[in-house]
Amino acid sequence: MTNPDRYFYTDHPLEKGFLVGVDMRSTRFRAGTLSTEDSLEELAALAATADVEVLGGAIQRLNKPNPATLIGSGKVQSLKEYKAELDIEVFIFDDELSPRQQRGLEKELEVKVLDRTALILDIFARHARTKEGQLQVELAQLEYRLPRLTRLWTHLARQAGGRAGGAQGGVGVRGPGETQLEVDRREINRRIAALKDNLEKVRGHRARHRARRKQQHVPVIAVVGYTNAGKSTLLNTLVQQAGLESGGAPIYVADRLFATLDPTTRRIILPAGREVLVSDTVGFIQKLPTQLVAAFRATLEEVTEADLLLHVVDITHPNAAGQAQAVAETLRRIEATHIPVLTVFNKMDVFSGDAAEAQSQLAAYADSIPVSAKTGFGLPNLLARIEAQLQRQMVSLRLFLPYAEGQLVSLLHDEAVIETEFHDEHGTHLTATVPEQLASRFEPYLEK
Ligand SMILES: Nc1nc2c(ncn2[C@@H]2O[C@H](COP(=O)(O)OP(=O)(O)OP(=O)(O)O)[C@@H](O)[C@H]2O)c(=O)[nH]1
Ligand SMILES: [Mg+2]
Repeated sequence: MTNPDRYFYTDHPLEKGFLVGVDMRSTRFRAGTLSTEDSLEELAALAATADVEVLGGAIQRLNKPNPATLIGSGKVQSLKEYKAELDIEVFIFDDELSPRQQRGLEKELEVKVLDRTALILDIFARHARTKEGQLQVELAQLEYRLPRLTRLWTHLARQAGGRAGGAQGGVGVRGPGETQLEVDRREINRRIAALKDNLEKVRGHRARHRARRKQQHVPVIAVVGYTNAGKSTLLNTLVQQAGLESGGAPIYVADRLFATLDPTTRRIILPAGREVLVSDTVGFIQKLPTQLVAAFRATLEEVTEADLLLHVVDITHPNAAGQAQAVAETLRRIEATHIPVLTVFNKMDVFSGDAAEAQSQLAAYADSIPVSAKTGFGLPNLLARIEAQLQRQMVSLRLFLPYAEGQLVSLLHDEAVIETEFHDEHGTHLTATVPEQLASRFEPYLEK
């Protein structure tokens, strides 16, 4: 398959990789919302995005994880055989490995061993374009590496051993290695503190920006969804169909995971003329690493501070239900469950059935909106639904505004739906539906 986007990575030669999944019999040790097979398939897509040529994969059923190597020793032996046979350069585990397990496996297999988290961090590091994205990825990577630093120590120790008197030079080797480890650890901690400082500034900046937007009473809609669901495509098409003329450059779209990391916001006009902001941002995935969720706080606040979420589901994906569930779980993790959600079934142009079949496939989302971000199908309906939803998020008020408050009356004419209005000698009596976030401004003028 030729992929026009691959020119990005021509300087990264493909590494030969082998995937390993474990099927835990007990739910206590299970993570994620997909079956082990589907999760491994997703891992293969992640590996391909990171320029790994996947030559095979294996699944082991386990009662409980082996603390030393996660998988059992028999399975480790068979991985060794695959390695020799296929020239494997990297083993990628679908589940998070403890520092000890990673070390144990690398020692046994004598080759690089990664887990899903490290792979995702690697992809994020490659795709981060803005300063904010890069800071966040670096923070996540360092947080991930810090407890794994002893690995570095074994490498250093081996080097020192080579120089300073052979393999059994225990004491002499341990000394410098440990000192080095302490230095590394201190340095990493310093860097982490500096990154956190910088990111606090980014957060402050974003918060001030949002506060300004709030003052202008423009509702913010965040597009969320599983990676590759079509979020960026949807925003681009919305801008084409309903955007302001100065829409800005189209957002990068690609058939690969985590194409978008950094938030982009665009203005669009709803059918009745109201202006809203729509922002597209990083996609979610099952087993999303905790380090990433924590480090991406500044970016994710664009989601948690939104007035409405559009949850984009790729309805053609065989795991659409598991993916939607993973998104719901992530929204819980980032504490965004208080925000109303409209679910959008995307890629209807290549879905085999009609809207009713899509609905029956994901019955939990009975109220979803079928669209094709690619062809524009269903977007007028989506815009109408967004408008109705925002309308619902408005409050009904009965007001009396003295003539001196002419400004507030114009604000109502701009932002509210006015049901009745009449004037007397002192001012204006109105009943109006007002955006919730504006209601407090009118509190002094509520009519009993
Ligand atoms: N057939 C079809 N393909 C679509 C549609 N929407 C998006 N795609 C394709 O799906 C792939 C992913 O689209 P993106 O818009 O980059 O998806 P995303 O959700 O922004 O993905 P990330 O940023 O990587 O999380 C691209 O190849 C798009 O062309 C659609 O309505 N129909
Ligand atoms: Mg995107």
